[in-house]
Amino acid sequence: MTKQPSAPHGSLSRADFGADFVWGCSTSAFQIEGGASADGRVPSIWDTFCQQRGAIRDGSDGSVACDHFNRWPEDMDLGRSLGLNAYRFSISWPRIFSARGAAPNEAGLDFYSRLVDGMLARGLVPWVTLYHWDLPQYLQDAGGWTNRDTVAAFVEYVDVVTRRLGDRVKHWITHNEPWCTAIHGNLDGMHAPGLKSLPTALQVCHHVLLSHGLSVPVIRANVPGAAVGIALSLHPIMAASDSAADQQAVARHDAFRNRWFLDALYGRGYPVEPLQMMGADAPIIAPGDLAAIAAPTDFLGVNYYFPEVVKDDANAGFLRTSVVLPEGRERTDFGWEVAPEGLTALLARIARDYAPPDMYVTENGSCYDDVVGEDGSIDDGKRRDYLVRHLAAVRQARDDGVPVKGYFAWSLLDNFEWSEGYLRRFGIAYVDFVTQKRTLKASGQWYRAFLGGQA
Ligand code: IFM
Repeated sequence: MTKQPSAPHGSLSRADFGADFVWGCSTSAFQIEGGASADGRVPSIWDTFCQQRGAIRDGSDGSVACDHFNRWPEDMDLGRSLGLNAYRFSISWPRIFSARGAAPNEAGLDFYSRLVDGMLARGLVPWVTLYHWDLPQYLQDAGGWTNRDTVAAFVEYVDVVTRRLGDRVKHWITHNEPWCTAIHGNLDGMHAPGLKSLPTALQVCHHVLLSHGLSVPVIRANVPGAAVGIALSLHPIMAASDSAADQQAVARHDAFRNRWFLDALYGRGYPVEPLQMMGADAPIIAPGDLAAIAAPTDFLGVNYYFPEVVKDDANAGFLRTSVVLPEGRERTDFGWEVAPEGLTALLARIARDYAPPDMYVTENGSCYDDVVGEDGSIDDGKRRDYLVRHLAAVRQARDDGVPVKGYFAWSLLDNFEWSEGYLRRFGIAYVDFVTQKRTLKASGQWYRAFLGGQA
């Protein structure tokens, strides 16, 4: 018999969010699929990066991950049993095109077609992310996102995928967290391809946004009734002190962390101050690029984890700001500050400054070091509380009139957490990476009870 969740729902109920609210979980291809060379999939930059000594903290890779490639029916059953009405996942580009100019890989497309059918059969509305960081390695070999041809390759890939799945998939997210693609991948080297070059990172950032903008009309043309958006990692930015220097640091940091993306996507071009501070490292922007990036979208995906506290730092990067970790703040086991009120404030700020038609929290979740009890249960009370408090924060935003229409928990399953390998767990279901057994944690049991799912 399943143990009942110990936390009450408090004053929170599913009905508070309205009947049309989208309730989901998010995942991404490389983090869960495995099946690294199944059905003609070719290596991505992450397969290559995982081979570099020291790149992944536990020396692991994504070749098996959660074996979702084979176990997806079980995972979709789990989604249905939770009472979700949506599921967000990403498509692995290296499953769809094995080389530049090659014909699309039918076996790769078939996999996602079956997956989508499996979702629909279980009452889960598919939300597809087209790029969640797994660039085909052959494109990286030709310069990756610094090469403008990668933008063209992305648009062709989007065209093929949306033609194939667009009869059943109506919700499309072009990119997940372009800031991470650009900065972790190309400036701090924490992510694939592991480069450390400011001009490279900034050119990547621009081309990723351009590929978003150029894909929007393609998706609309191929998918009648499509809802198209992008998922950004956004953060409230606070000052480390009351000093004027730190207050100005907040403005500079915000101008790249948040406004660089939002201003461009909502038709204002790139903010002037960071562009000036980039100097000769600024990206090459061709005529028409900014207009393309500003293609109107239907929704904004907000990935929220934590606020950032910054100080003025003359020696730190082109922005001259550095992130500090003040003492005494509640943090997850990953060190990320727990600040649900930051989510309410962030959603309100975006609505006020950019007025997207709809917003969805496309990722939100927490990383704690789970302990498996003697009876096999995982009593992750802190993750459950994180979830409850962040849902209350979303409800508050809705009560304040912010058009937030859905929430996707990160993540359905423990998975490959990038450079941390399998050391960091974000799932509401525990994955034993030896047996591949999935066990719903207390947080997942709470979500299921809250949503009215069936054990
Ligand atoms: O696991 C990642 C995900 O791929 C992108 N957003 C943040 C998550 C937690 O780090």
